[in-house]
Amino acid sequence: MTSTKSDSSTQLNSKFGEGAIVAGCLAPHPPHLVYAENPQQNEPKSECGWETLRWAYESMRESLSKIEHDVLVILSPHWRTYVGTHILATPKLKSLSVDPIFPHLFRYHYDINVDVELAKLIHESCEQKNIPTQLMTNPDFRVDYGTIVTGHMVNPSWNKPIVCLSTNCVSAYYNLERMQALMMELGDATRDAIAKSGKKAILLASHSLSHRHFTTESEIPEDMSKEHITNHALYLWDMKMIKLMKEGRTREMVDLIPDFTEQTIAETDSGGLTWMMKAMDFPTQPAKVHGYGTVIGTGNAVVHWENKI
Ligand code: 2X7
Ligand code: FE2
Repeated sequence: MTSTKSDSSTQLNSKFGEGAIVAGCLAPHPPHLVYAENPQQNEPKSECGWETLRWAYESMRESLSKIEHDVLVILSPHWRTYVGTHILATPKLKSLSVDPIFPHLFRYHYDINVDVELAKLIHESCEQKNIPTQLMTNPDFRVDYGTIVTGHMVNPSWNKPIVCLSTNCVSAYYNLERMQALMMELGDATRDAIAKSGKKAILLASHSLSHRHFTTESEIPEDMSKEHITNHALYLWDMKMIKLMKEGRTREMVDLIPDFTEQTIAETDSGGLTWMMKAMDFPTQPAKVHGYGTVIGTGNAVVHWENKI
């Protein structure tokens, strides 16, 4: 697939002192990471575990703390909608999130502030581009664990509002190429809305890389002697993608996403990485890769691209 550069009216850095995307992160959401951190919000308690990834998040938080920003915009593969992209637009959300597969690891009490103003601007921008979209205004809506794990690992104090975008299941209904095309449009719509908002935003693509996981769990979930990639072919794919990130070859990386996703059943089928790279107009500077590690066999990288304004 050939990717197109956005026109000058929608360039990433507005010349008019408007809002901007100041950074983008690949920020995976295995609930194991929150479990291993032992925050007071999470009921289950651990001894330790998945340190390489948790330290990678520590390092990324340190980098992001030096970048002035107002809001975090998250696209999660675990909020799956079947007609278009939904956008959370209720100012406060407070409840208990339980991971359906790992309820023994993740029962998290969340209390989240949403930037409804920006959510509405993204919605408007999508409508202008004829992207199917809807605002989610149910105050009792249960936020998915992907959003919460990524939100917690990037900003455990939750002192910034978030905007959450759903995964529209276009790759399942059509194919990965159609997903790529739609997520490029959503990337443009997100960038335009952020420029209009006057805010500085960090985008978070919440997903793992290769995603073949073990089907059984060790007796002690945090027993790291049992943790490794499921197979070498998946590892090679993950390294190929990370190499392209480190070399600033993000266009090539995005063009590879359909193949990569098919071969590794990656969560990139959600379109998060495609969306973020297009919104950032395909950064060419080397990404900062804070770390790579596996969780129950899946490959996960913690990565950020800074956009110096
Ligand atoms: O959702 C996930 C994931 N993406 C990766 C690993 C383990 C559990 O949940
Ligand atoms: Fe996931």
